[in-house]
Amino acid sequence: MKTLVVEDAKTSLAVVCHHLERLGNIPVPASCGAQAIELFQSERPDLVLLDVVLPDMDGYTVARRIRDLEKPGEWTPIIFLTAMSGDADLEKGIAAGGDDYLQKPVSDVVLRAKIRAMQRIVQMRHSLLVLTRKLDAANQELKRLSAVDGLTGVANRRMFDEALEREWRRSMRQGTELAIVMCDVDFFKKFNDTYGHQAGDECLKKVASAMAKAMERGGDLLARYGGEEFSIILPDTKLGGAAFVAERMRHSVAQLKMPHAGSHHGQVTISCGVSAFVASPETSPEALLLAADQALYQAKQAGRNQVCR
Ligand code: GH3
Ligand code: MG
Ligand code: MG
Ligand code: MG
Ligand code: MG
Repeated sequence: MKTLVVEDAKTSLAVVCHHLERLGNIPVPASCGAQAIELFQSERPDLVLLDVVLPDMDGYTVARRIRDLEKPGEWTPIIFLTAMSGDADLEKGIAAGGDDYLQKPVSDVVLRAKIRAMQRIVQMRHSLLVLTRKLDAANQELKRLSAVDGLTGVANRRMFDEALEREWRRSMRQGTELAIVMCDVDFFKKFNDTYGHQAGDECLKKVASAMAKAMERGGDLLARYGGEEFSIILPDTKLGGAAFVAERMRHSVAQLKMPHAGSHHGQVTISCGVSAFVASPETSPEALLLAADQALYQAKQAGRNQVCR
């Protein structure tokens, strides 16, 4: 523990420093306010013992400067050591940011006890900070988990719904087109029936990552819409552009060449439906989704493994 000792009387300074050394402390002596503030910044002590009457400024001013220098969340205990014993002096010291107020001459027994008390508070503060940091991390993880699909790692339905509302409002404000792609794995029930549910899960993971790879714009959002359905939100994108992205995704999944005996394509494929609207009060995000869904139905009817708009 490093202790900054601020005292202009040479003998007092030497005595307190000697006490501290005997207590296993490292004293950092200062004989005026300016030096104290300088040493506080360069030495970053764990504790400050502060005289009130100093040649250049009073100890209250030094305490206030120290509190100003501390970053948010930092706290260094300050104990005033002074001959000024009135209640008003004590009150002033605490108001200036001091934590305790001891009268000189101070015995090494009292000094030891007071230092121990401050150390205890420092420890508690430290534990609290560690706990707060852990809580923050846990909160962030919770937030992440509430937005991500557990199986595939892409956004979940909840995040999709939020993003769609947000992008709908943006499209309304800016008059730009908002596009949606709805994708559905072809004959997936048969895939599960043939290879088992676990293989089905693995298949969904690979399909999701193949789709994610086919995305280029940072603003686009891929989500698991449900079961074996995925949806993509493409802000500021026209129908043709969205169909182009969908085609790249379809191709990317087909390129996996995952065997699927139950499909007439012989491998895992997806079908996609695309829609794009400029948001307006006459229509709705639900209508945009419905249009993509209808296009997806067409893609299924037309033989699957294709994109319809
Ligand atoms: P279509 O080509 O018309 O889309 O046929 P399909 O068999 O894919 O369509 P259907 O909607 O009848 O079946 C979807 C299947 O997807 C049924 C369901 O068991 C399966 N499924 C949904 N979610 C999961 C999942 O998380 N894991 C696995 N393994 N299967 C899932
Ligand atoms: Mg003095
Ligand atoms: Mg389906
Ligand atoms: Mg279906
Ligand atoms: Mg399907």
